[in-house]
Amino acid sequence: MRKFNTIIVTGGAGFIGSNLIRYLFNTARFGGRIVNLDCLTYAGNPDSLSDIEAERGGKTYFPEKTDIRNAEAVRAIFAKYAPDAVCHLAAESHVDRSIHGPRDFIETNVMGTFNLLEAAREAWKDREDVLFHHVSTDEVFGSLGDSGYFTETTPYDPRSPYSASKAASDHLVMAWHHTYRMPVTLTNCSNNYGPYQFPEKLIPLMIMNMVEGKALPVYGDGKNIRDWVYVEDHNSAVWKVMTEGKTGETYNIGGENEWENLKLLHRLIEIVAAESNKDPEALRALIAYVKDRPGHDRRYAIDCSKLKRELGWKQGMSFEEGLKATVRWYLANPRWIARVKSGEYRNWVEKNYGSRG
Ligand code: NAD
Ligand code: TDX
Repeated sequence: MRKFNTIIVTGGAGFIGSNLIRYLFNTARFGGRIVNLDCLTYAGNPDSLSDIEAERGGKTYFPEKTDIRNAEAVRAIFAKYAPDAVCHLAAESHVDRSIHGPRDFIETNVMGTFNLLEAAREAWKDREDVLFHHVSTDEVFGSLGDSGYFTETTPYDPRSPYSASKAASDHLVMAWHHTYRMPVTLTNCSNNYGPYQFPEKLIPLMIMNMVEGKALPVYGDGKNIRDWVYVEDHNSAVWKVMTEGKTGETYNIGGENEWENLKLLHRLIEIVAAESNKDPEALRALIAYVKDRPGHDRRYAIDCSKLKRELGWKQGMSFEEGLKATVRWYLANPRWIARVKSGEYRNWVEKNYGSRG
């Protein structure tokens, strides 16, 4: 079992990253230091970690407002903290945004990953007691028809600017392992859901639109299929791979939980109606079929048997309970949502992080 003293988590102010940092400290009982390297784009919200900041800020938790596109700044963080692990999540993550503006995706996801790898290579030299873990997506494998699953040996076939940029970053990470012998691990995960997800992604967007009585936009015929995994299950898998996975290997992570978008939306409507005393018929009337996403991948489905078999990981959350917990969290946290949407948290960022990075 690998042990670390100081982990740089990139993108730790985002959805998965903030849940990961909370998971590492509170559930995995990680006793070392975590540096949260994040430049706080629209998707980065330090408010998501205010509990951790209050309890551990400056002691075992160190937020650093730093842009991975800036090679010098990244090197300075390595020099300052001498990490023995990186868990790399920082990325532009929304497919629709990548269609409208692909440049940021190439600069952050490809060049940013390159900058991190180079900073790690320079700092670590030939050390074997270190690890660069890359958090990636099942979207690198392309789109499935009615049958079949993505395995670790499925050929890469990315189709959106987002997935192409993630595929490129995966290849860079594996190349640094093969060429420079850097100890790396890599995970490809399916769609995450849970608390603190920016309300541009399907599940939080639909919950928020129901709360606000806005249209529920279904792309195309609504029959695209996604595999959904609870964010804490993703993070327990990432930690398992970081501590017990074989270096140079990739592992698929999934929920084994495929849903057509429209069916998922109907289930979500029932839960929101029950949890907030709304009329489900009135919510169903909000469904609006809109123009399809260009190049919309039809189906994602993950075979995660390698992770289960080799490392003994399993999902802990049923979809029913996970969806309920997620709906309850969004209903109970209007302040977080209002700040994310109004941009008020930006002022907080300036006030609290202005002098850093
Ligand atoms: P997110 O958009 O919620 O968060 C991304 C974070 O990265 C933000 O805090 C943002 O400020 C930060 N960031 C962006 N550009 C940066 C830059 N140039 N420098 C420093 N920080 C920067 O994303 P998420 O949903 O939490 O996804 C995290 C990672 O997991 C991504 O790499 C994504 O590709 C991967 N992933 C996501 C899912 C999913 O369903 N959300 C599934 C599989 C893999
Ligand atoms: O308004 C919407 N209406 C709609 O029908 C939105 C936002 C989405 N959709 C559909 C498109 C997809 O088929 O719902 C499905 C899920 O969409 P997203 O939440 O945008 O996720 P997806 O495109 O599947 O990508 C996600 O999973 C893999 C994450 O955003 C990625 O970061 C991750 O790598």
